[in-house]
Order: sequence, then C-alpha cells, then structure tokens
Amino acid sequence: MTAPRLHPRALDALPPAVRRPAFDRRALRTGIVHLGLGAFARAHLAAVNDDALDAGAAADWGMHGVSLRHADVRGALLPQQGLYSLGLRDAAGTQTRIIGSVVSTAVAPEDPQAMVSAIAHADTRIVSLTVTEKGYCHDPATRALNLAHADIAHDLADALAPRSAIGFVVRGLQARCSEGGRPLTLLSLDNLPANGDTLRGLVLAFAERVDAQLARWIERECTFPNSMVDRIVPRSTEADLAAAQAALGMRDAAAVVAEPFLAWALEDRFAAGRPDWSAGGAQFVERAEPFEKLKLRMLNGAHSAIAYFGLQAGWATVDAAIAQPSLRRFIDALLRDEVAPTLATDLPGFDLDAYRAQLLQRFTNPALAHRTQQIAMDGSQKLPQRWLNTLRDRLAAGAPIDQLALALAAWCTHLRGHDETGQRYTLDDPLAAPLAALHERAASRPTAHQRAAEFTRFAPVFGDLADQPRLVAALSAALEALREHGVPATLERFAR
Ligand code: CS2
Repeated sequence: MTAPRLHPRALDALPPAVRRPAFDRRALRTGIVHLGLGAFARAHLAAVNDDALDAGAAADWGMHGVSLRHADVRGALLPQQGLYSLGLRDAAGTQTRIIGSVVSTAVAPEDPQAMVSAIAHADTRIVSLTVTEKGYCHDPATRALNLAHADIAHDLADALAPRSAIGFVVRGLQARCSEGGRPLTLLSLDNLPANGDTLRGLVLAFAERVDAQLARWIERECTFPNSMVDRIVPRSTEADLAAAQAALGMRDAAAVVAEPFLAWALEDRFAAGRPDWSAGGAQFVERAEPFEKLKLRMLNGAHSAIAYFGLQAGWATVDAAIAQPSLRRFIDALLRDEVAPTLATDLPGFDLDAYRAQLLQRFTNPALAHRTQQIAMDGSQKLPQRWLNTLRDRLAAGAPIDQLALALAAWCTHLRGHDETGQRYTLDDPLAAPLAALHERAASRPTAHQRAAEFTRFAPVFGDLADQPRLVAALSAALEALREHGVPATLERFAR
C-alpha cells in the first residue's frame, strides 16, 4: 500500500512525537518573499520563522518561496500545500517537526513577471535570499558585479524576464518604486562576507545601469542587514526521504534533515518591520561582521579543507573524514594556529577554543552523512572568504601560512578531476572550464615553484595575491608534499 502524502488535512494523523505548527496556517499571509528555497532555507529561516509564528508573530509573516532554476521543490511542496518535515539528527536520534510557514511556492523562470510583482507587492516587507555564493554573479575576489556574466548581461538588456537573483531584485524594486515606493528589507542569508553590504553593492551597481533615480530610491528606502547564518544541512537523499516517511507514517517529498545546532546573528536594520525571530534562536546584534568572519573562516574554512582532503583521499563524508586521526589533528591545528589568531581582536572575550572544540564535535555528527563532494563544489566562489582573507591577514602579520597553503594545495590538486586512487569526478564549479585549463597550464610547468605561481595568478580567486612570494613558496612546498606523500602522510607532517 502506498503511504498517504503529508498534507494539512493529515496533520492530526501524525505520530504524537512529531511537533507541528501551533499557529493557524489558514490565516497566514505573505510578508516574506524568499529566493532560493533549497534545503538550507527550509531548515533555517523557515524553521526559525515557524518558531516566531508559534510564539505569536503576526499572521502576515508567512513566506512565499521561489526557486530560481528548478521546479523540483515546488513540485514536492505543492501537493503538500507547503508543509514539509525537518528532521534534526545526531548520534542520539532524530527529532522531527513539521514546518508550516511556507504559504506558497513558485518557479521564477516559469513566470518572471510574477516574481517581479511579488517583490513589488505592498504586503511584501522582506525579500530574503539563499541563492549560494555563485547566485550573486559577482567576482569572488573583489565582490564586484560581474558584468560579463551571461545572466547579468541578459538581465540588463531584457527588463521583462530576468534570470539572475540580482536582476529579479532590481526589476522588483523598480516596480515597487513606481507603485508607491514602500520601503523594503533585503536580507542575504548566504555565506558571503558582509553579505548584506555585498548584496547592496551588487543591487546598486545593477540599478545604476538601469536608472540612477532608482539607485537613489534604493539607497533611501531599502535596508540590507548583514547576517551570519549557521546550520549544517546536507542535500536530502532518497534514504532521508525514506527515514522521514518512517517517522511520519506518510510521504514527504520535501523532507529536509539537519543538525540540531542553529545560529543566526543579524543586524536589526529592517525597513518595514520583522517577526521576532529571537523566538527561534536568532540573535540581533549591532554588527554581524565579526560573527560572519568567525563562522566563514572557522566553520566554512574547515569544511572546505575537509572536503578537498576528503575527496582526494576517498573519505566520502565529513564524519568519516574527521574520524581519520591525521585529518582531525590537522584541522584542529589549522584552526588553532592559523585561523583563530586572525579573529581574536574582533571578538574580545569570545572563547575561540570552545568554539573550535564545538565545531570538531559538530563535524563528527554520524547521522548527517554530509558528503565531502557537496562541500567541494563551487570552490572558486568560496575560497576567497573562507581561506584567502585569513591568509592575507597572516601575511600582513608576518605569521606562518603553511597549513592554509596545504589546504590550498589540496584544492589545486583536486582541479585535476581525479582522486588519489585515480577515480574520476566532475569539477562542479561555475568556473570549471577555466579551472581545468588552469590545472593543465600549471601541470605543464617544469618546477613546483612555477606551478604554484601559476595557480596564484588565477585572478577571480586569488586577486591581489598573484605571485605573492611567501604564498608561492608555501604553496609550492605543499603541492610537492601532497604529490610525493599523498594526503594522509602529508597531513601528519603539517599538523604541528
Ligand atoms: C558548507 C556550508 O557546503 C558548504 O560549503 O560549508 O553549507 C555549511 O554546511 C553551512 O554554512 C553551515 O552553516
């Protein structure tokens, strides 16, 4: 017999252990338009928003979730009228709850004007984004709008059917400005440094090219709070959907799983109000930047290192990788010796040792099966803020960079498209073709020093670090060590 589908009418039939929304979903109206309704947003923003609604937030804080590319999330949520389950998992087991704050869903390319109208709508007071790093169509090293990006070029030329998140936002703001000009908050929830300021810079750069008056209106009426978001949310697999079905006694095609941990530090600069997300663990802060920097450099920096070593050595998940003593010792040393010292002055009194210990503990979560291959994707978009800003600070301080250089060497090595056993994989990166060409160019150089220098000249990632002498020296030593000794033995040598 096929299991029934999760649906508002079926909520009463759920097992008692499954928490469900306490608020009246039928009264919900859309106040938040969210771009990028992937697993992360469903396990973070929407879950916190549910907590706020449970705690009595007004019914006009429902969410309209929009996918910018694919129809699968909408396809899964539509028959469930927006309901889905969130399973919080660790070694102790799984806590399952139903999330109800998503009122409606859409797929932007099917009806671009509907998306523009949703941003312009008088009831919309927040437009939030989780579109991943590459969704900002910027130059990762400089964070400037990439005017050569095909979607940006298209969106500047064609006002009616945008493709990019930035294009949709600006065309939506243009309509909003001419339809009453109500203020709006634009909230980036992606892992970018100063994500609000970055989004603002990109939106204004696009808007200037459309209409300078529009750019002035945006500067006056819209806010872009910075925020640090944190929860580890792997992509859902068939096994996750099966586990959700077992817990619910019904089928949920949009189930997400995540770790129990959640953090969200954001600036309280909302142009048109907000729900009280502190009910779900959000922390409103004066400046989010120190928290972002901490999280990007420590958690995401460690994650990317685990991903590239793991991928090369054949450790398929984060917990399997961090269970390798050599990698665990190296990551601990990297965070302690080279990353944490760059953060101390920004966070006076903050216990960086406890934070590091907690991170390592989170990485050991055996119930997530977070794939190293998933984290390894889009490295060109991630490494500047995860490793290279740390590296710049270390260089400026005249401090050692050997461990950061080894992580970089693992990324450079991974560009060859196969692991240490010869197993091939596809480079998953918006710059995959130029990166593969870069690897080929570097590999053709006769000396390790020249190979390392070649890598550092890849401007979208390294920017002003091209040919930096200390970086080239450290990277060349690290590339050689990896080539000669392989991942596990090299990690042993580099973990002091
Ligand atoms: C990960 C992040 O895939 C990745 O690049 O590093 O998604 C990470 O799991 C989250 O930022 C944790 O908050």
